[in-house]
Amino acid sequence: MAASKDFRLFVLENPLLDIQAFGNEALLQKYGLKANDAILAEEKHMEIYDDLLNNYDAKLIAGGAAQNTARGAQYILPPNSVVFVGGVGDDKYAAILHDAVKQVGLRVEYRVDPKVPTGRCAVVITGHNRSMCTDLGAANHYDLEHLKKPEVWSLVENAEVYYVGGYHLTVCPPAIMELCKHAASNNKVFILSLSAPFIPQFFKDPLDATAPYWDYVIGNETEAAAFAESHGLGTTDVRQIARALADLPKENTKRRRVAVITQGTEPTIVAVQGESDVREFPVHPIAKEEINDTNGAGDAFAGGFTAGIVEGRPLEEAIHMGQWLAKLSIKELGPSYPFPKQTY
Ligand code: 26A
Repeated sequence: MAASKDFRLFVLENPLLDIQAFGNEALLQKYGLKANDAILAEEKHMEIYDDLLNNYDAKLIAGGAAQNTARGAQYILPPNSVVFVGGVGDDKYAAILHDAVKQVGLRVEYRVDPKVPTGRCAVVITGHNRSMCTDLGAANHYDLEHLKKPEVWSLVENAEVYYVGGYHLTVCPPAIMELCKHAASNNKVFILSLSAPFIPQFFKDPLDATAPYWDYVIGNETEAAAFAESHGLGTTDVRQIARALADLPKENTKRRRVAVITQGTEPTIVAVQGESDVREFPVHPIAKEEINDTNGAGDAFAGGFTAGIVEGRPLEEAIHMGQWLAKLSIKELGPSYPFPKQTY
């Protein structure tokens, strides 16, 4: 493959170390957590990380939603296809992240903060639910200065597809806007994940600033519902919300926006800007006994889908690739992919 075709996918978000354990109702109550949610940690949550490690046999697993997606896309794509940026500390948690990205050949260009520890995400699994509580740490210190460093910005200029996790809207909207504008003015592809209900709820303004730049917007049914509510769409119907997302005003009119909403085991909903038809794609069935946990399934879907977009595959095939990778990830512990590698 020609050198200029390396690193066609550029991904930005928060690299985190997941501290994941099987928990119970009492644990959720102790920290005031909902069974299925993703939140930013407050003072009252800070003990949960040690609690999980000391009392719940927690595992340390590479996480960070878009970093999981980047690992997933690189799992499918040819070597040297994906680069990920975000902020980490200089500690043993960052070393675990380095090992995990090396395993799939994902290139990372971390902003290393010597004073702040790598971010952690407590993941409490109860049944098929997962509750996540994130202490962003060094990930919260990512800045525009890092993105604009010549060695990083040259990767931005070289890339053809950008994937940003909406979670990064809590960290550095100016960096996201730089990628948005670069993509639109060069007719490149910009993909945004809604990430979690609290993003459209509490980060509405920075989210809305990115909306005109979305070529693809990916979310699940609860994120879609949160978007509809905070934007007064007056509907809870996922198909109608997908339609509304696809039809929002768009900066680069050379590409029609596509909205993709996953719904767990229910079909994936896809709306294309200006097309009256909203399409549904059933997920790949998975036997109950094959399910390990669903933490990271949505990230894996986005990874497979984005790999398809990078390869220029038809929309329905990209969806299929997303569902294929989600299924592989559900069989693993946490947001991981099987080795030896399976090929799509
Ligand atoms: C800013 N927040 C809250 C977050 C996250 C996050 N990744 C980035 N920023 N909160 C949870 N995650 C990640 O989501 C993955 C599962 O989808 C977790 O690290 C987990 O790997």
